[in-house]
Amino acid sequence: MVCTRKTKTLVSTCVILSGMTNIICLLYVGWVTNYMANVYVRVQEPVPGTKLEEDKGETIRIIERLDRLESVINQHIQEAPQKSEEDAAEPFTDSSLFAHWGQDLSPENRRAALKQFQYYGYNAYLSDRLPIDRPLPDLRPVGCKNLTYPDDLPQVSIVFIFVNEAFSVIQRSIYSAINRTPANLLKEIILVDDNSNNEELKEKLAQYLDDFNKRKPGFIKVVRHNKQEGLIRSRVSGWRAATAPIVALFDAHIEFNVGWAEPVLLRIKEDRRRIISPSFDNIKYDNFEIEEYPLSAQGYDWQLWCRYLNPPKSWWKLENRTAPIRTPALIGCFIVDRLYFEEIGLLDEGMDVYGGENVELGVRVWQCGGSVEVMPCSRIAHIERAHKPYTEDLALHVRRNALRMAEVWMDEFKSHVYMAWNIPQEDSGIDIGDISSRKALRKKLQCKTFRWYLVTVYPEMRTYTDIIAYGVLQNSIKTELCLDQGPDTDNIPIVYICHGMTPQSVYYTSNQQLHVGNLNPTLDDDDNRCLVDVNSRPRLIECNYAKAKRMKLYWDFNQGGPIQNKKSKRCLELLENSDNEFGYQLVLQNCSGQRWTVTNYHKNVIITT
Ligand SMILES: *[C@@H]1O[C@H](CO)[C@@H](O)[C@H](O)[C@H]1NC(C)=O
Ligand SMILES: *[C@@H]1O[C@H](CO)[C@@H](O)[C@H](O)[C@H]1NC(C)=O
Ligand SMILES: *[C@@H]1O[C@H](CO)[C@@H](O)[C@H](O)[C@H]1NC(C)=O
Ligand SMILES: [Mn+2]
Repeated sequence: MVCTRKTKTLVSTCVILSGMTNIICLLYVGWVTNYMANVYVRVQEPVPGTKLEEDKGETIRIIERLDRLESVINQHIQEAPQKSEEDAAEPFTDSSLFAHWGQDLSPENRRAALKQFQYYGYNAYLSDRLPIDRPLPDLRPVGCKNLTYPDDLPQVSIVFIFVNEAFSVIQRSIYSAINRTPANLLKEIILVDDNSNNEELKEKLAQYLDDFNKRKPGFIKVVRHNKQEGLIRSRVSGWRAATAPIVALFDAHIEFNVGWAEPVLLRIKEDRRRIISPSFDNIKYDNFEIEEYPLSAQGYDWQLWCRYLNPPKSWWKLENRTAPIRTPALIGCFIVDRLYFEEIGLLDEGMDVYGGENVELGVRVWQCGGSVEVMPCSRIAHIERAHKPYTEDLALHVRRNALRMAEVWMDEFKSHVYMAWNIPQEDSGIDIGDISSRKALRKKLQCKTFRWYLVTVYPEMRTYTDIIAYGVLQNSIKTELCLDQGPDTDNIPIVYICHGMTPQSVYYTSNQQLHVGNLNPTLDDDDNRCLVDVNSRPRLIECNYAKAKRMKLYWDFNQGGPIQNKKSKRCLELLENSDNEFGYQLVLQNCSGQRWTVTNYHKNVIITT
């Protein structure tokens, strides 16, 4: 689970980067660094007119976002290219593991720690040396301690899924579950091993369970997959083995905080159609310190990557930090009534490996009569790994899963998912598998429309109903170059080798604006940037600002034709310039007949609202 707050550009870029060549990764390092500098400067300016509480939350949020960006960057840019383990001759490399930890280790120990880090994606070397039952700071908001709960709460089965997890990390998850869940409420623990291949886990875990179950027979159960099924089907396997009325589905690299269970169990007892997520804090992957995260709802962008959201206004108005937070979707760990989960259709087991299932579940529950909430008084700390154990190209799975979700649940809004992934809406060439049973499920449950869901549950989501073309823009005189937003530190678009990642995404609207870069998914985000003719130079300016200032932001463009400003009549063209990296400069000049091609062009407006 890697979730972003507000700014998505970087993260989705980085995620996709993991599947790209190192060269492009490295080219982006500078941009990424600049980007962060840029964001940081903006943080300094107070935002007038927002309430104090929200303001404070926002500041924490942004600072935290910077931290998170940092770890994401480390993840994809530093770690991924450094795959060769024989690099271990050089244990003092700039691995992010040693940025805040381990300076005083001996070279041998560094080498050992680095090796484990590369395998697990977190500091397993340190984990092995920390107490299994360490205390956690109580990060619950004020008021949680004063709440009281009835004695007859339902019991819960806790499911931990894992693949190639460090044994000490699993142990700590188990101990925190046992120590911080009232004994009468915890029926059992179920471990789902998604075909791990680390030997340590096999023997040690078996021995450990033997010992444990001698004292408490059947309390810890194990489900082993004999081939890797991925996170989605692992959760369902765990659910199948569970017997308590409530099931909690978690990763095996978490630590429960005190009092996590009662608020959740009460909410579900009151209404079994509620699916609940705890609030997340971070366990830093390098030094295992707990980092407090602000209270958030859990949303997603149009590619269906998860992202944290500011809680809705209605929640702030309550001025009750312990009240449940309405959330459009889930990050991935959740607690659910066992039988309701089945009635509502479990998870989409036709999805592969990772990603999108959490969004699908959230949307499905809402559309089909249930609700989804984050409980502020229920907190868990979760290790955000520096890299994931599923080593294949995650983005491909997420994309496929997102399309399944879009086709079943999103009605006319599914176009947004295709646009966000920059794939054609007809004949995409992507095999999403059979979705007939999911469609039948939707029919059977008589679920509401996605439009209802957007209006009622996810009003923060921006919709784009007027986009007639999207993809990358290539120029006829040099087709390997694409229009690109350029460094985030300025507003000067450039041409760059085509790589198709978000900085090269363009969206041309029916009212003739040309958006460049990430299409911002929620209203919390900054505005999109539009191509504008500023004194005969191409610039990227926030669209609403440019419109308000009556700048030259409208362009004539048809597939395979020139891009010509409606007011200045100048054309967006390439000019040979040997000083430039790729031999060309992006200019506005008298139209010379250069032609542009965008990946996907629809004559008709996609949908209308
Ligand atoms: C919580 O309980 C304590 C002790 O009973 C009391 O002093 C405090 O005012 C209560 N706080 C709230 C927010 O109700
Ligand atoms: C705050 O929310 C909690 C949890 O829903 C509820 O039990 C409590 O009564 C609320 N407090 C106030 C003052 O409304
Ligand atoms: C561009 O076109 C305008 C109007 O046709 C003309 O006056 C001007 O000289 C041209 N500029 C260049 C640099 O060719
Ligand atoms: Mn996780």
